[in-house]
Amino acid sequence: MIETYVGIGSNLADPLAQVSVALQELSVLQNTQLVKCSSLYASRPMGPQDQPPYVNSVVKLHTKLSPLALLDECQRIEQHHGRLRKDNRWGPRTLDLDILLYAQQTINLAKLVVPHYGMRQREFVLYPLFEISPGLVLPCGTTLASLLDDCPLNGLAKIGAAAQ
Ligand code: ROI
Repeated sequence: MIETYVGIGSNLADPLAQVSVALQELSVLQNTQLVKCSSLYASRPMGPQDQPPYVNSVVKLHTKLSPLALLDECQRIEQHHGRLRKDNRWGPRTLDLDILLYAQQTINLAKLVVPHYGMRQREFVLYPLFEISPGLVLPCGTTLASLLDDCPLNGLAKIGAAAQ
């Protein structure tokens, strides 16, 4: 089994419900176990500010799926939530599932870059990740703890535990 982390975000159509349903869907993925789930967090939008606040969470999975098979499953779940791929890049979204880390692999494909390109600066990724895996080290050797030292909370707030 491979250890992998997926970030979850939503700011449209009842974000709390979107994230809760996505957690449920991730927990029943084939050849995969949901090992840990962070609290749910409210975060300020990164990108244009004229969009609603986000709900974010991070999960740890154990999986036998390849990175691209896991990506397919994540995109299938996103589409199921009405995600339109033509959404503008920094605009609001019903559901975003990002593969953050996949074991200690570095992946540079046109459709998948791991570690996720933005995770080093994003408080709504780093703090939930730290909550579930404080000892994490990125493939480049950088510790998660050192990334947090340079990452202000920017209003990030826990809004509750994920439903089990
Ligand atoms: N901002 C926040 N706070 N949370 C997200 O999940 C998120 N996702 C995005 C962009 C548009 C970058 N902003 C975000 O894709």
